[in-house]
Amino acid sequence: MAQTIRSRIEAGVRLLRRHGQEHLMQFAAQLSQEEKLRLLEDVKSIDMTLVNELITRYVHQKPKIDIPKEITPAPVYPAHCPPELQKKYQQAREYGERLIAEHKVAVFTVAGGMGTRLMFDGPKGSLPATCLRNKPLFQVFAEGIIATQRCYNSIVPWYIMTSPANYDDTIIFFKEKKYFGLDPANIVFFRQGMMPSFDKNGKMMLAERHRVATSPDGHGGSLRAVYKSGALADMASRGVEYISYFQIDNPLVYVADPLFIGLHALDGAEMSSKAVLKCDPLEKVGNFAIADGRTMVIEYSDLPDELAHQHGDDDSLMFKWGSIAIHIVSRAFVERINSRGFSLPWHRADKRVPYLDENGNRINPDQPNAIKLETFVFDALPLAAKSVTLEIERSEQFAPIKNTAGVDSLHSSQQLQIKRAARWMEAAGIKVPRKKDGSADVIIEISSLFALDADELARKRAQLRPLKPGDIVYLG
Ligand code: UD2
Repeated sequence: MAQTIRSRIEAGVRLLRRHGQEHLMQFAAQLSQEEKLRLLEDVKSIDMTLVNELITRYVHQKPKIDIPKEITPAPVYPAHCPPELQKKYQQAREYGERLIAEHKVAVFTVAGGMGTRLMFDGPKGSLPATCLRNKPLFQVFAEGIIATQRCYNSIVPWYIMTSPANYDDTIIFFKEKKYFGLDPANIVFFRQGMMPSFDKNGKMMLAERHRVATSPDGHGGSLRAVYKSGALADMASRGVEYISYFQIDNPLVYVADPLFIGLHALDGAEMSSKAVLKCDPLEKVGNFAIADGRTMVIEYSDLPDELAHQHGDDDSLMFKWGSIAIHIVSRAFVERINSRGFSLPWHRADKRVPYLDENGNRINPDQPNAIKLETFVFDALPLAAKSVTLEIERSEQFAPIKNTAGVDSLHSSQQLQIKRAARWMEAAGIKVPRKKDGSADVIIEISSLFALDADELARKRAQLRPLKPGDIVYLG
């Protein structure tokens, strides 16, 4: 055994030496058997051909993202249905409802993030997110799924992608919470891919004497991980055809929106997106555009300032539609791109990555010292033969929790959750007491188990009581 491990280490060193990365094995002689095996596993999982290409293209140089020369604004289905589209929207909604009822829709949440920006310890989905019951994000979505299943007498399986680092914690959390009332047989967890971190000279780094420093390969990796993990085959075996994809950070998301699903399916789209009107030209969301007849998203950091500020004939921003990372993806599309082999462009981020120096001391840098590479899911849009973009009202479906304070924080998200609940109450005919500044003078939390949307709340008008200033109301 010892002999085999020694020869495997020697083979590993030879392989790494060929690529100028043999320093990864520099502490091998000091490791226990178990640690040696762990290190060998890390090294084996690295695709050296890919890594070499990435080092040349993205580490040794800071690649400029090539924006196609001819880009035009993307057309969208408007949030407020114009008269000429009323029939289409109605048809789409009904079709979407039928697809859900026929068990053809699954929910897919990318939950690989560690909540580092939030300084939250644990998987981001376990973050308490609602204003009264402090329900974690996972519970908010679980209740949306339960309500959808009840509404359409259906099963909506839930696929959750975690990072390897938060996989166990996520599963433990679900077990502890009894899967929030969902049948565990209909929840599938899988791990996303990882990518080594590089120092500025293109050397991979060690996180520990026996561990290569790696980080999640971006949510773009979800399209490969869902295939490689067997989750896509699981969807096929259940008859799922459409995947409702969203990020872990947005408690206002509609987990399975019949209108969106229906428009995507009726138009024969392969990958579709929801869009919001950007609130300023440089807002930190991707920008929808059309190039070579295909829909694409240009990340905010890649859209040149002059294009971001350019105005169209109607005086509104030319690139006014922002991506909020909500998609419908056809299962067949994910299958097709994987079976043919596909690659998404890599995006470079210069980050602080703790590492071991040549003496084995752990260094916690205070400046970016490393390059991380990620792919983005929206970069798959141009691979789709057809794509639909649906405008949504931001205040209705988007209140992400990303930062500790200010914009996109827990506080701002909860304010938006209360605002939406108050709007739904008013639409149901309940007068909402307001403060001088116009904000609601009540705190209301509405679980999806009570109402999935404003229409359902209105149908439950008889169960709603009048509101007094200062009231605290939970509807669950
Ligand atoms: C993302 C979009 C941005 C806009 C915004 C809306 C990118 C690059 N930008 O910005 O255009 O749509 O969201 O909220 O996506 N995740 C993984 N694995 C990874 C990386 C991320 O699962 O390797 C998940 C993560 O858990 C989170 C989501 O992807 O749910 C978003 O990732 P982010 O926080 O890095 O993206 P952000 O907020 O900068």
